[in-house]
Amino acid sequence: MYRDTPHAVRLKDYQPPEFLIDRVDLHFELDPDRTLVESILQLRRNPAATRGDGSLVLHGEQLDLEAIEIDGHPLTGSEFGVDQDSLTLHRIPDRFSLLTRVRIHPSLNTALEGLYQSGDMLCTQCEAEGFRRITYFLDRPDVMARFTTTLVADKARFPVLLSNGNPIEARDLDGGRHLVRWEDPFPKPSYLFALIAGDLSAIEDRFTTASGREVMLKIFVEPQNVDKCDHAMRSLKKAMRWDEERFGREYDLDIFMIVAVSHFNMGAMENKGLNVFNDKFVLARPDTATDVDFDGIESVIAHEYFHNWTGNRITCRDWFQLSLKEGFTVYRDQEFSADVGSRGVKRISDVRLLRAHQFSEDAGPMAHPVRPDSYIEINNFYTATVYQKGAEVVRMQANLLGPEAFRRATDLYFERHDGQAVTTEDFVRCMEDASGCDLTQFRRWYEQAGTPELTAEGEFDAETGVYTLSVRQFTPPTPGQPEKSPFHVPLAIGLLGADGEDLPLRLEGESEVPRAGTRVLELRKEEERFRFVGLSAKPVPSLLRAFPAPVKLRFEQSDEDLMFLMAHDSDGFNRWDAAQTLMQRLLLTLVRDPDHVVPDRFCDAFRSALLDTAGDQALLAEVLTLPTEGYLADQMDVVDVDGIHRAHAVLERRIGECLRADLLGVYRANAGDGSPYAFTPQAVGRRAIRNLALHYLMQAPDAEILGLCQDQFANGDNMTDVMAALSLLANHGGTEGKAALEAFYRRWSKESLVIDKWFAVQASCSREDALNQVLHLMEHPDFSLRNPNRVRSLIGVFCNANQVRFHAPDGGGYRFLADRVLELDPLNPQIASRLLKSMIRWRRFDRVRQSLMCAELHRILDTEELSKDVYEVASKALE
Ligand code: 0A1
Ligand code: ZN
Repeated sequence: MYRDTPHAVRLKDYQPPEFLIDRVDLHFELDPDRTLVESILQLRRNPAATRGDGSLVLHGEQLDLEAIEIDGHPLTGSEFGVDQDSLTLHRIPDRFSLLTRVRIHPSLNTALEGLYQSGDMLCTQCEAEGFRRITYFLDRPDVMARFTTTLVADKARFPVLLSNGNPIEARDLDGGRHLVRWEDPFPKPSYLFALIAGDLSAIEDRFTTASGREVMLKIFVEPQNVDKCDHAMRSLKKAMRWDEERFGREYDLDIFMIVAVSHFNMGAMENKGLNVFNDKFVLARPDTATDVDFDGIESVIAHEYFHNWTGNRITCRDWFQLSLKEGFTVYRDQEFSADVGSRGVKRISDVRLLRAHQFSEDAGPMAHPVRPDSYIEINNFYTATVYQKGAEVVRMQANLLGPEAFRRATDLYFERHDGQAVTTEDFVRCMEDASGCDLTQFRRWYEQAGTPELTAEGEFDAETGVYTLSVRQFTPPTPGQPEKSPFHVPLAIGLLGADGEDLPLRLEGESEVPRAGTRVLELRKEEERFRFVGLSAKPVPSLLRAFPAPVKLRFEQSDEDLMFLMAHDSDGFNRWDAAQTLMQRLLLTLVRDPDHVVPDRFCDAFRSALLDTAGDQALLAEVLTLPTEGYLADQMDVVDVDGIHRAHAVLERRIGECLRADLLGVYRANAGDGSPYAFTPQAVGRRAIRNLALHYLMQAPDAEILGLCQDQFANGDNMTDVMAALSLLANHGGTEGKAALEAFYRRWSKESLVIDKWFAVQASCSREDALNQVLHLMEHPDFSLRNPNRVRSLIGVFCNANQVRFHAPDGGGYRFLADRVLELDPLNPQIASRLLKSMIRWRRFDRVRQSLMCAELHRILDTEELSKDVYEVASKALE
């Protein structure tokens, strides 16, 4: 907690560590109230560092120091100094062994950083800077050491004791205690350290690597959850095989472990050989988890596993390089999901996410480059920019190099940098060295914040048969970066002929006629012109196919052309995007003019897409889903919260009414054949389109529709269908909604992750009394501010997914959020600051809302002893 203004850490101040740590021997006497940590570090001066003043500063926070020795000699008071966040050793030799003994208090640790208690177990979270809450250390990622960890605990209470690497010793001790020792042969930074102690059950499996090594796989959970691990284990084995095939990466230890914990600030953590997961991303049974949950588990399991190479074997030099591991690993998990599922649908959902979160981050007061150049609190920089835009930056390089050269480049990266802590610059250099491509200009994607805006114009000259496409780029200013240089932007485009087929794209001056299809152009200057020759009629352009770069596009295209693309584009992504643009146009017209009548041709286009059963149903469900209220808000200079909500409701109701018979037909045709739940792209697609049909039908339900929805709620054999129906009934309200919520709670009161859904569905309900309902739910015996999943499902969902009620013009939502932030900050600053981010784009709203939000931000900033996390967000929001 800070009284003084916290200072910023800057990339330009990076200095290599003065000392290196070769070996770490840790000994834990585990107890939730008072854990003893003895650490022996083998330190030596770093030959690559400049010499300082002869002292050494180690990180350490909230540690009670009990003993300290150098090379076996206890230190006297003048030989060291301790303050709030460090231990300074004066006059030290060039090579020495340091012993420290400290006490820590896991049961009091509500921040969930370092060693903490979750339910009956003890667990750790050390990224980014949590290890310093366990022992004194050089807690920075460029100090990589070999760890041995000895765990001692009461055997009845903590029969399972886990840490990184391989187990090398296990024995019983007196007094009912036992000891387990782990050794990790791979040097690693402290942020990848982990330990777990608990009464856990495990499911086990085996995996034989491509080179024939046998690996034991174990997933540890609380005993009541062992029947919910099969999907996670299947996902893990798929991910391991895929990484061998696609990236040539094998697993490297004899054992790989996953542990599910119920108190966790993020999704999961890639600790070497011992991944710790938010249980939301492990536990699934068809009756407790939705398709979205199954999908999330598959990709998060893969993400953490992939970190073993992109993050662990090769790690980050400093936290400014976070995207080196996160952007690359997200790219890898996206590609994995695309390969094992439906590529088109995956691309759409990734772009949806990028546009919803990253574009809005880039347009707000905390906009930062993929490689930030300063931070106050690093935990505030686990952002959509570092993760999602970082993945797009890797994707662009993969596309510019092509698959063979990209594979050569990643092979080179793994070989050149194995065992090192490196930078994004090292990554890009491998891309260049393996391919011969010049990525000098491309590097700006790491350095400049903001979303480039492309403006395209097309012109057809019927006499010469030339279609000229002019593209201009402009990137708006962001904090600290008033002016931008042009980016190197790959543009994948196609031209459609009157029959809807792709035309060959021949640029002026080319003699060969290329094959018809997509062509990647490269935009480097502020403005460029591309002239396509040999065309007999005006083509319909399909720009930015499969979304080749994280940019916004402005291109005047008629509704007719968009409908044509929606029906014919060979690129599934652009069929979806054309539909989104059409719907967005119509919705924004409805916002401006509430009397506007939804044209029949819109309903006709919607109907013909709905009834086209030839394609992928999951893709169809995406095409027919309206842009969210939040996304529409991002398209307006001044957000009209109520107008957007009204327009959205009007259009959904209109679709439900004018397509009633067709929607009912689709609903009935996709009832399934009675076979048990399967998580296959086909089955997921079928449920998606069926539940979307029910969604539109329920916007103005008669008794028949309501009956269908109630029946699906009561008799659905999987959580996807039950949850879809519950959400519709809750929004419908009345006795039906109330009864459904009560029944759901009674049925699932013992399943914490299902109860999170129960809280979330009520928090997202757009009924007028939503805030009161949320306040009431905060008093519910199952609500706790100490469980991040619960906080996110009630408070997070209300503030982020219930735009119309959160932004109520009386400011009640803002006051509610600020109160929760101040209440949470002393307990868990990471969660408090992430919640606060829902209010930082206050400048986009009308005067009244602006001043209400601004007042709440000031109230927060005026509070004494704010965490660095919340201070940084509140102060940047007001800058
Ligand atoms: N490296 C993890 C994410 C993570 C980051 C920070 C955490 O605590 C502050 C926890 C997890 C990942 O990318 O999955
Ligand atoms: Zn990650």
